[in-house]
Amino acid sequence: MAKKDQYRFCFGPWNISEGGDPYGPPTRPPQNFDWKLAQLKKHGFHAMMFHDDDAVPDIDSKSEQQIRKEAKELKKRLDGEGIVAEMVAPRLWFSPMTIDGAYTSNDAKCRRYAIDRSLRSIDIANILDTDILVLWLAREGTYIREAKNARRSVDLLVEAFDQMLSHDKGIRLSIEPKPNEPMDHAYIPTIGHALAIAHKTRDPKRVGCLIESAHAILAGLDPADEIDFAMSFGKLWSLHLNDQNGLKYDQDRPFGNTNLRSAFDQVRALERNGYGKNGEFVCFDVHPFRTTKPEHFMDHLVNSRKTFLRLVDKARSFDEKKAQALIQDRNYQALDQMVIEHLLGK
Ligand code: GLO
Ligand code: MG
Repeated sequence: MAKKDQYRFCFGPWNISEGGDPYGPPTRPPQNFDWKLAQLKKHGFHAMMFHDDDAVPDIDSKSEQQIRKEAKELKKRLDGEGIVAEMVAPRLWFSPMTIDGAYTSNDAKCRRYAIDRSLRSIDIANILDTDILVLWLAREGTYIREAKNARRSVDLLVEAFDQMLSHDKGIRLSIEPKPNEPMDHAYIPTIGHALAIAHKTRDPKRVGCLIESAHAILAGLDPADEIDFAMSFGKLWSLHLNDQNGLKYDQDRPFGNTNLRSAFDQVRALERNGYGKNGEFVCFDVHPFRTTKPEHFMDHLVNSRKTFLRLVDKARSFDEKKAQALIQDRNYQALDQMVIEHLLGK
């Protein structure tokens, strides 16, 4: 079991967000990368997650050589601050080339763009010294089902993953499933889908997953069960803890904010599987509420970590012997109340 103080924490620059939504403008001033990095350090986080264009802004307008040069400069800065890069993720959902999807676009030129950009992301990952490429397959799906051939889309995804795996012998692909948003239906909605498609690639052992609590909830699944499932395959290489209030837009609420019991179960699952033992980080993919004032810009991240650590204590002080006796007696009513009272505390 990972020791409590062995958990290492992480977030991405996009998690210090300005509060804009489809119905209104930002509510907080944008902060530059330097400020975000300084906050990450000041608040004792260990690593940062990077989209490719967080690492190299305006990446599409830059040559391969320029991309490498800027990635090297970033690496130097991170080293100087004692911060590591947890992962790199190609941001394949902003460009006009990905309007109709990236790897599964119906346009061959757009598919080529998506793969090339992913290969550049792998180069950046190498320079930043992380072997994890996160693939949130944002636009791989449809708004209307007849627009794409789902069987062909599976083949196209495998083809794209294979090119990434051949580009670099050390890179590991960590697929972040999400069932919907922005798409009506996504092609890789759950961890089961991610691990199944891994087996169609040229090197299944280098294709694993990332679980985001909110995405599992949106798929109608229990995030703790998703964690146990992925970890039984040794495939949980990254984690986006957060919370979600039912089947709505993706909310990215602070961890434990909506369903404390589910958060407790997620922490128990991480503990029993030894998450972190192989260097994995606990990342929070959370956003400030729109109403948050600039002076409280970091609270959603700091609070998520605080809740996580409190729940580690709760998981470790849970009376397993007593719980087992109740399980033997099939007294789940008492077990249920035991969990509630444990969470409520004295
Ligand atoms: C959105 C995703 C997104 C990804 C990030 C890394 O729903 O959770 O935040 O995690 O872009 O690829
Ligand atoms: Mg995420």
